[in-house]
Order: sequence, then C-alpha cells, then structure tokens
Amino acid sequence: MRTRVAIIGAGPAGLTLSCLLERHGIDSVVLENKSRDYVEHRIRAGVLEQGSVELLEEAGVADRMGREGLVHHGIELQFDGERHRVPLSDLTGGASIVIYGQTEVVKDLIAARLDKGLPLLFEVDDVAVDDICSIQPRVSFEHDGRRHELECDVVAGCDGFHGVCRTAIPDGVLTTYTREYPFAWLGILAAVAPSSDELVYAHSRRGFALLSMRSPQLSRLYLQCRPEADIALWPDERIWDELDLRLGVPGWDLAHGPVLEKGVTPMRSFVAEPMQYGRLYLAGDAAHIVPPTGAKGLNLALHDVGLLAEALVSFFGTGSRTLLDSYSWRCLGRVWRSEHFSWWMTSMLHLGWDGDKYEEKLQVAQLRYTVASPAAATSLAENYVGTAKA
Ligand code: FAS
Ligand code: PHB
Repeated sequence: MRTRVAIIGAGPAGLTLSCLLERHGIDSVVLENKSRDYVEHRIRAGVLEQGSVELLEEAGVADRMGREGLVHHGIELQFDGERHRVPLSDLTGGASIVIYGQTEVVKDLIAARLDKGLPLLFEVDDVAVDDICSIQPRVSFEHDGRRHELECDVVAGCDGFHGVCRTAIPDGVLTTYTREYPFAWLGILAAVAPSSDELVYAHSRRGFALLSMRSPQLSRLYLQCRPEADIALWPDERIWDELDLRLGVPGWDLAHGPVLEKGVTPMRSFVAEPMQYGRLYLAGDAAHIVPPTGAKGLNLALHDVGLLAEALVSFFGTGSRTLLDSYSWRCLGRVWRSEHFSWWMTSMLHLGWDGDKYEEKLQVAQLRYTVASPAAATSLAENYVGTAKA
C-alpha cells in the first residue's frame, strides 16, 4: 500500500486532518485500532470554539452540526450560593461556542470519509512506525488476519495519549512536561432536559460540579471526585444527590432523569516537545493533554491539525518545507496558552481534599473578581472561546 500521508488514529484529530487533506487532493490512509462503533460512542468533549466550527466547515462536515449544535453566548460561574453569568460574546466582539458532542463530530467525519470510499481501516492491530527520519517512512499493521505495510511520505501521529507514535520517537529527543491532579471527574449522560440554558461551573464546599448538555433533551453533568473513585459505589441516586448539593442555589432545582452512561475520567496536564521528529508529526492528545475544566482538549486537537493540513498542502503543492519545519513551534504557543487556562480553571474551581480554608477563600476571591471585573471576565472569556493571544 502507498499513500501521501499515513494517519494513525481516527479520533477528531486524525479524521479532521484526513478530510482537510482530501479537500486539497492529498491522499491519506487512516488507521484506527478500535471498532467504528467504539469510536463513535466514546463520550468525551462537548464544547466547540468558533475556530473549531470554522475548521469543520472547511473540512465539509459541519452541516448536521449547523442544524443540531447549540450556539451559546455565555457561561455561568457559581460560588457561595450565587450564580453569575460571564457574557462570552459581549466580551469577545461576538465570538460564541457551539455545544455539539465529540461523538457527533466523529460520526460526521467518519461518514464523510466512508461516503467517498476513502481508506479508513478500523480494528487494525500492532501498528508500528518505522524509518520516520527517511524520506520514505513506513507503517506496518495487522488487519483482517494479515500483516500490511504502508509506504508514505509523512506520518501524522493522531493516536492519542496512549498511542504508539509519540513512543516511536527515540529517547532523548522529547522533553515532556506533566502535572497530575488529585481530582477526577465523574460524568453522567442523562435523558433529561438541561436545567440551565447555559453551562454552569460550580465551586462548592463539597467540590466542583459542572452542568452541561448535548441537546434540549440530553444533559451532561460532572462532579469532582477522587482519581481512584469506583463508579460501582456511585449509584444514580447518590450522583443526583451530590449534584443537587453542589449545583443547588435558592429558587432553582436540578431536574433528574434516567442516567444513560456514567464514568470516571482522570485528570492530567501533559505536553511533549517538539511535536515533530523527521517525517512524523504529532497532533492532539498524542502530543498534549489538558484537564477538561477549560473545554480545550478537542479544540486544541483541531487547531493542531488545521496547522498541519496547511503545512502539508504547502509541502505537497510547492515542495516548500517552511510550514512543516515550523509546525511544532506554531502549535506550541496555543498549546501552552490552553495548558495554562485549563490549569487555572481547574485550580480555581476544584477544592483540595485537605480542607485548606485559606485556599478555599483564595478560590472564592478569584471567582468574585472574575465576575466583577470586566478585565478579568474578558480574560476568561477570550480564553474560553479561543480568541486569546498565545
Ligand atoms: P483521541 O484520543 O480522541 O483519538 C485517538 C484515536 O487513536 C482513538 O480513536 C484511539 O482508539 C486511536 N489509537 C490509539 N492508539 C492507536 C494505535 N496504536 N493504532 C491505531 N489507532 C490508535 N476534552 C474536552 O474538551 N472536554 C471534555 O469534556 C473531555 N472529556 C474527555 C473524557 C475522556 C475520558 C478523555 C480520554 C478525554 C476527554 N477530553 C475532553 C479530551 C478529548 O476530547 C481529547 O482532547 C480529544 O479526543 C483529542 O482528540 P485526538 O487527539 O483525536 O485523540
Ligand atoms: C461537556 O459538555 O462534556 C463539557 C463542557 C465543558 C467542559 C468540559 C466538558 O469544560
């Protein structure tokens, strides 16, 4: 087999890259080790920055999102039993966010690829990346009981944090930066209309909670828990009780409903620099991870592949390597802006387990300043909608 670009991973990064390249007549092969059903139902992100929406429109996969996505112009910060709106669009010259589940983005991308009969292989095994410093890298893998070899000009490592591409880079090349948090998120998907028109990020003495949604009939809610939390010890009733306690404000009730899915997501910050080596280019979670508090993970992945697609179009179109050689540098500014914002939101909203009253007072002071000061609110808003200068 031979292609221009071998893309490892059919998550949002790999799939969006394949669609963008196809729009410019550049062929690629996408290799995914899970099944189509698995990747289409893996519940993850829900917030798309305006820039991400525009990129998906450029990739030609935004029609259903345009019909079904929920456009939001603000979020709510809650603390000390008060709820305050941050008017995102008013503070950023009209920028907005769209609530549209990552599962739906992935379904739209897969459908677009398969409808055109373009190569997207699911359930591949034992992927190996070789000769990444030559002008002819090779990707080998098992599929349908046979070993295959894919020759290519470039390998795009879009295989997430636990993939094989980052680890194909020799020891000593990468510098990694990491931060573990003593928190995780217990998330539920519930068949009940959201009890708020906009997202609610709630700081409380019992810990953080987030009210989000997927549609007018589907709620997505999270609560801060310990990393080792056992979901089996969280029956639906206990989850709803805890969400009531953390999100409740006078005169407002959280509607309950059937829980369709629940799970615990660990929280970490991670960056690998540089995001390229030889003819291998890393994008998305393969290169960096952020805690979900800032709703940046998916958006950062899409930003990476937008830059990578632009660089590959230039390389294959003109032979120029300028954009490819500066790919990592052009990504990392926004990566670190998102890392900082995600760490800042997480630190401001999540209560430590040690009951440190001083830290709790600092958090409330930061929250109160953020909603009271137009300058502070604007800083949060431009980071949240993705227009902050890196
Ligand atoms: P992905 O991990 O999505 O995709 C990588 C793909 O590569 C996967 O399909 C994987 O199966 C495949 N793969 C891995 N190894 C392979 C191999 N050896 N060969 C072939 N394929 C391989 N972000 C938010 O903004 N908000 C959230 O609420 C949020 N919640 C999250 C919850 C969880 C449990 C996780 C893990 C992440 C969450 N994220 C969230 C972040 C998430 O949305 C990621 O940022 C986003 O999926 C990144 O997309 P990709 O880089 O494409 O990586
Ligand atoms: C979600 O809807 O899944 C979501 C929204 C905002 C976040 C994280 C997750 O910060």
